[in-house]
Parts: sequence; structure tokens; C-alpha cells
Amino acid sequence: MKWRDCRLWIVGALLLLSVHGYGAFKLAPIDPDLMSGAPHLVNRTVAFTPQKLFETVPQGVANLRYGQAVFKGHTIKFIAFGTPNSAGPDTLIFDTNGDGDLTDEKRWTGMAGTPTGKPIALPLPDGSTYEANVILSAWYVIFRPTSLYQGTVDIDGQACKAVLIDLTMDGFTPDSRRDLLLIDINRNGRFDIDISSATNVEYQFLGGEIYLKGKLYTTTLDAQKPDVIVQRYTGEQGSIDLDLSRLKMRPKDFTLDGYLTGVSGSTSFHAKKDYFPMAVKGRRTKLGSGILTLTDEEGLQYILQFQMGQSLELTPDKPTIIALGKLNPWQINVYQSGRTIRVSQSLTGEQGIVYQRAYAIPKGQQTSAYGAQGPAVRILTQGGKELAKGAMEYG
Ligand SMILES: [Ca+2]
Ligand SMILES: [Ca+2]
Ligand SMILES: [Ca+2]
Repeated sequence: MKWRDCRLWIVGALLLLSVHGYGAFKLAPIDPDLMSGAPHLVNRTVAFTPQKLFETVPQGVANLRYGQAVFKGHTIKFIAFGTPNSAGPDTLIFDTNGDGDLTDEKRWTGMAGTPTGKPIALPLPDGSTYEANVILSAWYVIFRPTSLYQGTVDIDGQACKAVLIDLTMDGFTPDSRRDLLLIDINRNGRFDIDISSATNVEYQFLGGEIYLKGKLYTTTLDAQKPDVIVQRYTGEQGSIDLDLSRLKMRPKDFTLDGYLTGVSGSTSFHAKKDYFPMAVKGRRTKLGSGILTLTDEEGLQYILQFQMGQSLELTPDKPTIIALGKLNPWQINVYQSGRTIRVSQSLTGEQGIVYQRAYAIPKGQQTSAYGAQGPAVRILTQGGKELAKGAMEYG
């Protein structure tokens, strides 16, 4: 090896080391801009337990409740209570040192009736503190931590902001698939999780797969640091592609959103035209909640919502084609009540596809699955006489 190559190699190795070190997640105050699209995801709800968790409780209390939760790996029991005059529990006492005695603990008073929560700072056995805003009701307590594990993950050389949420309140373990991972994949400075939008792919359960530009990635947790590594999925996989030649319109552009169900549960995706053929894990898959958004030459948008009733076989060497618009001969059921005529909504097509809705988005309106304008309907006699007409309403 020439010295120049060697130098390049050393620089490369140093860069790799520094990128890896940069990735570790640190507990930091919640960035409100970053969480603005998903503020409720940090909420951790603890229901009260029917078991009596303490032998002795303060005298003269009313609306007594017992609870137990894990704070940064420490299981802590607590009580909530009010006075005989209060509407429900309004005070909390946590047995932070775990000795079963509540007289040596701080009383957190005035906790009820605050929709945004009242701050608490619990001293933990390891000397650290758990800080959260607390919302207290008669049935449960919501803990809203003020800090989260934040860091960056590297996806194909792009550093994306990410957050780990210990949803199960028991710390992070490598096999936990119930804690959340949020990644700002589109790097717009916030997590986009709105189900009705086309970008609901920025949160996943840890250890799950994520889609990026039609490729499949895995997320691996290093629980010690903690850190998350995102890598291309290299296991058994096939791909799917769309055949839109049966549709009446020739789309200039399209996106497909939905869920793919396979060997490891459901994975949501948002795929643009150039992401196809799109990788899919395993040998079989099923597409759920498909929303195909088509854009024509004039920029008008059309939505086709569908489900796949049967699963698709995947092969590693060539894409499995989903042919949309191949309808089976169909039977419609018409019901009349007063001036409203009901028509059965679902049309089935080849590959077990159930077509649920098809509609155009009026010019100037935002893409939305709600408030859709239904197609025009005319009901004719066998002789061609018009019996009724109107616009179809969904629901
Ligand atoms: Ca105690
Ligand atoms: Ca956990
Ligand atoms: Ca984002």
C-alpha cells in the first residue's frame, strides 16, 4: 500500500470512529420544536392498582389510590389521595427509598386538575432524579418526562435527529420492541407522525424495520450507551411494484402509503414513484390501509384507498406486481331510506384487492382522507329512465 492510500485509510478510519462516537444518545431537555408533531408520545400512563401496597397510610385521607411504576429502572410504589372535601385524589407520595414508609417522603400537593401537568422531581436510589410533569386523575397518573434520550442516527451517510422513548418505563433493553424510536427521516426539524398525513413513518417501535426511499433498514439498540444503529436490511426479502396501466388516468406522479404485514408484524411506509420496486421483508406480505395518491399533468390529485384481502408471495429476484384497477364483475346492493339511497361501498378486484374509496381532491384543497367528495351516482331503470341521482357520501 502506498503512503497516500494509507493516509486516506487512516483518515477514513478516524472519521468512522468519530461518527460512531457522535451517535450515542444523551438525556436532554425535550426540544419542543422537534416534538411539536408528537407531543403526546412522551406520555406514560400508569393505572392505579386494586392491591393495597402500603400497610400504613396518612390519617384522614379520602379517595385513596395505590400505584406502582418504574422510573429509570427503579420500581417505586406510591399513593394518591385527597381530602374528604376534594373531588378526587390531588396529592401524591412516592416511597422513593423503598422502605415501605411514607412518613419520610415528600408530599406532592395540588396535583389534580392541571391538563398540562405539575412538575415533580423524584430522588432515585442511585442518586439521580426523575423529572416529569404529572397529570393526576381518579383512575390513573400520567407522567410526562421533561427529558428524553436524544441523539442522531446515521442513515446512508445522513445524520438524522432521533429520540428514544422508554414507553415501558423499565429502561432500555436490547430485546425491547415496545419502546419507541422517533427519527426525523425527512430532516425537517420535527417528528411527523400524523396518521392522516403522507409522512407517518417517523416513529417506530425499537428493533423494527423502517423504510427509507423504498429500501428496508433495521434498527438495533445498543442498550449500554444507549445508541441506535440503522443499517440496510440484508436478510430474506423481495420487492413489490405497482402496475397502474388499468387505471383510467395516466398519472404523472404518485405516492403510496400503507402498512405491510409480514414476518415481523406491521411496518408503515410512505413511498414515492421512484422508490419502486420497494423492498419487503420475508417471503410473503399483505398490504393494509393502502392510500394511492395520483397526480395528473395539471396537478390535480386523485386518491384510491384499498386493502389487500390476500397475501402476496415475494421472490428475491423479481418484483411482485400489484395490479390496481383490475375489477371483478361486481354486484351492488342498493338500499333506500327516505331520500337517502345507500350503495354498498366495496368493490373487489384481482389479487383480493378491496377498493374502498376513489375520489378527486378539489383544486386548492389539501390532501386529506377525510371530507372526501364522493363520485356522482345515477340510478336508472332497465329502460334507461333516471330514478335518482346524487353524489355519493362515505360513511
Ligand atoms: Ca420511604
Ligand atoms: Ca423500556
Ligand atoms: Ca420530520
